[in-house]
Amino acid sequence: MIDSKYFIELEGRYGAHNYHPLPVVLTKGNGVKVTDVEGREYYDFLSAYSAVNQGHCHPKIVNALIEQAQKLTLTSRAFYNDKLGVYEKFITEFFGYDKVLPMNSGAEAVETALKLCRKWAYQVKGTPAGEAKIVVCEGNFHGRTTTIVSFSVDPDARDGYGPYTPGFIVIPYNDFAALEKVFAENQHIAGFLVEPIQGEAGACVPDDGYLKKCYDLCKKNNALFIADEIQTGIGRTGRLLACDYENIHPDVLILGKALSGGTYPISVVLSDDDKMQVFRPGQHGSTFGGNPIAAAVAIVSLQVIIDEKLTENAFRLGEIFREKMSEICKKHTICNYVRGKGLLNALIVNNLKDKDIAWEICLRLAQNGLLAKPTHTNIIRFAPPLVMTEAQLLECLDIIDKTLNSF
Ligand code: IF1
Repeated sequence: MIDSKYFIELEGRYGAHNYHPLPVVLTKGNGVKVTDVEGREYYDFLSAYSAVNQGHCHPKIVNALIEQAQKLTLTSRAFYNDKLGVYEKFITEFFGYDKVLPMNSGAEAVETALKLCRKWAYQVKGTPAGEAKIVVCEGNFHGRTTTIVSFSVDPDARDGYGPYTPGFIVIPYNDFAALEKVFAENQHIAGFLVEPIQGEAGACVPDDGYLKKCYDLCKKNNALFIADEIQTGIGRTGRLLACDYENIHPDVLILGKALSGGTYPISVVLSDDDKMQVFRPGQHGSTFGGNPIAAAVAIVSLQVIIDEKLTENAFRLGEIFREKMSEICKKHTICNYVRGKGLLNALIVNNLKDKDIAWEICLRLAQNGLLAKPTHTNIIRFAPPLVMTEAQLLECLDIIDKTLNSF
């Protein structure tokens, strides 16, 4: 019989076991809802880790994908095409930068930003070859390449993948004094790579002013402030960029995920001429980076964010969500507190008797029609598509409340 069990067994038999999904087999997505192979509907409260900000299968984005796919899908960068330059102009003006370097996955864009930062240090700042250091934070998640996991502090992400790439200094997140100390003790700090809100760590929001102080300190020390907004960007936190809350304009901005509304792998690095000019022909690239489909899809995906006022919606619904969730938390001993900004939130639960209570809560949420996933054994991320209505959000809050009542 072709049912959920059948598909789960297929993946178990033929797929690497590098994930542990919830036992839900999806076959359709539309807006804030997804449907499993048995026809059950769910509110999606993960949004594919903030890739589906515009809602599943947004018609305008899907149509842009289909239209371009029937015309020209890929030229490589060996030739020009009539889509890339138009996209580059659109996205650099959209975010206020001179130049963009288009890639595909988030990790590729992070790697690009690291290479940019190092090369800028050697060619522009005058750092001695091989001496550039980049500062990152504990609790970071920037992707899964060997260099990126070299500066992860998560054993699952990092262990067993050595030898590790050198040149990174790890400091506590949300600890400005720690960054000051690093600059005081190290000569060749080239940049500071930071998530404005740490997603994987469970929507960790730093103190007000932390990012601005770090940004100013980088400026003072001629080091690049590199913002990884792959998860927090494109309206998710209630501003176009999470950095907008502190009115800082990162020297290097990294975006991914919702650049395509979840329809296609698209990422970018944005920066200004004095940084981006370090890349000369043949010194970086990617077969699919900036391909015509990505170009067409990204323009429409960003336009949807503006036309449908999704950033404003995320801000308003986020306020409602955290306020109602705080009330719900007071009623349930297993709830500790909720945190986040816009529609990037997380519920911190109390681990009763060390059970993996977050997983159990997510299993029961699924039975009640809402999909969410723990980021850690005691943290559940709540991040619905930004197209959610207030009525749908209130219905989801009822589902969460009802589910917590069952513990
Ligand atoms: C997985 C986490 C989230 C990201 C930030 C770069 C990347 C990501 C801030 C890399 C990707 C995804 C990856 C996915 C699960 C998910 C995730 F749990 F892994 F950490 F969202 F929090 N910077 N995050 O969040 O982008 O190469 O994946 O396109 O690997 O399990 P990517």
